[in-house]
Amino acid sequence: MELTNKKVLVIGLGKTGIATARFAAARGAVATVTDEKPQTELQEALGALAGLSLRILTGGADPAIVDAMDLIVPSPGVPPFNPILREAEKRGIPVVSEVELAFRFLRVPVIAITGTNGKTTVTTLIGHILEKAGKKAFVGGNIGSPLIGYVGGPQQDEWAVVEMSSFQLQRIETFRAQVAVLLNMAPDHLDYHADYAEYRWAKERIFANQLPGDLAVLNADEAESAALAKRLKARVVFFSTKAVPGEGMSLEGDRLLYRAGGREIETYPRSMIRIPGRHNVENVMAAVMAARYAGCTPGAIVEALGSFTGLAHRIEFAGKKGGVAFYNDSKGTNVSAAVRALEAFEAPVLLLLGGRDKKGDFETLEPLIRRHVKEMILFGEARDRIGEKIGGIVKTVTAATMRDAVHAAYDDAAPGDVVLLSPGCASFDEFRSYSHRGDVFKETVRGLKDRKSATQRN
Ligand code: UMA
Repeated sequence: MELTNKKVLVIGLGKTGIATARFAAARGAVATVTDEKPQTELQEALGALAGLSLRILTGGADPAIVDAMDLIVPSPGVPPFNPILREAEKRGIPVVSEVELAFRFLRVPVIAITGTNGKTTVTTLIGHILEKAGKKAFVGGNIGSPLIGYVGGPQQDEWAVVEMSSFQLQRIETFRAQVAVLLNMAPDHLDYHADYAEYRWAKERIFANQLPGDLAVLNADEAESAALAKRLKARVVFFSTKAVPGEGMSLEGDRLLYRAGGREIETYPRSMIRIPGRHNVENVMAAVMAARYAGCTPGAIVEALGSFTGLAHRIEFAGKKGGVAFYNDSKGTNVSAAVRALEAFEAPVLLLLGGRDKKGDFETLEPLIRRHVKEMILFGEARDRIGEKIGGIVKTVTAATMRDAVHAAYDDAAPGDVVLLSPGCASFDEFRSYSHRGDVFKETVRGLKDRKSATQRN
């Protein structure tokens, strides 16, 4: 695609818009960028674009501006009902997503990952396996580094591992992934998509331009994905924790088996997985199949999995002391995140809940607490309210600070137990942010003696 002297309108001045505007300007386009926010709220973006030959329209733009444009590139967060986009569609002005524009300039093959949950974990994990296998890879997309920023550079990698959102996928045209992964589907982003069908349609676009030699990775445990397989051009492999797919990976006891052409090809030990929960077994199986396709050996894959402890602050393994495993889910700042975190464990859990109260509905935790939790340690500002709601359904103690809560949990934990910080609350009563809280949690765990400590309880 030639951008020189093309009149390009970029909508949105977040990460994507800034990278797209820079790219368009570098390629000689006559670029305009617009954002609905006023200038006062866009200081960072304006700083990032300073000195470039661009027209910048803050506080929005008249939709009629599209008349003067050859191409419109909306940021992913710009909804389809945005008036500028509506006008462009009415007048037949081409609109492409940033990933589509980037793809036109991309020279390395793509592993693309989408799904409702787990896509950041799988994207990161694939990047980690490739790196451990000695393969250079760019890791980006919805995870935080726009693909357009990458194609402006030297592109010296063997693979581009790209997390894709439905927002990005719905406006692709030629974007092709040699490996495309659809992890799972559940209703989401219904404030943006017209309905679930449209959201699903956008996600399935990830397979749209695949060719017969490409790989499509699907979840065999979701009926809609199994039905989708019949319509795809690429070779389909499935993952399942419940059944044994003819082609793909399954969980059988403590082994992950990879089958192709009706034969068992490879076996991986489940124990190589350091990230907890059945959902993470699915994530790992999808990542392993993508990595195999990219030429990683089973040995390299097993080794890489052994050093993958997940993303920081998301059910992150924080160490083992005296046979007790500690997990940091400081990102779990609401009750539904605490539900997901608890669901990830089978072992008895000592659960750290608390922080700044967001008035979460802690009662929804009750069934899981009864099933999984040996003890609750309530801390911080919210400890009394949480105690009023669910205190006493299992052994409950309180602590003034999160550090005290860690010590209290360790005092009562037995070998084989899990101590989980999934606080269901904001961190600001004690910390600057959830990541600060998570870092202090990890530091406290590191400081625990291998014997039981005798910290005073509150
Ligand atoms: N804006 C307008 N007009 C509109 C809507 C927005 O001008 O009608 C402006 C806003 O004022 C703002 C800018 O657009 O200044 C923001 O654009 P954006 O929301 O697309 O944000 P970016 O910073 O470009 O980040 C986007 C992704 N955000 C969304 O999809 C909402 C980031 O994913 C992604 O990391 C980044 O591109 C790089 O690819 C975030 C996300 O929440 C993490 N994604 C969703 C998810 O994972 O569930 C899809």
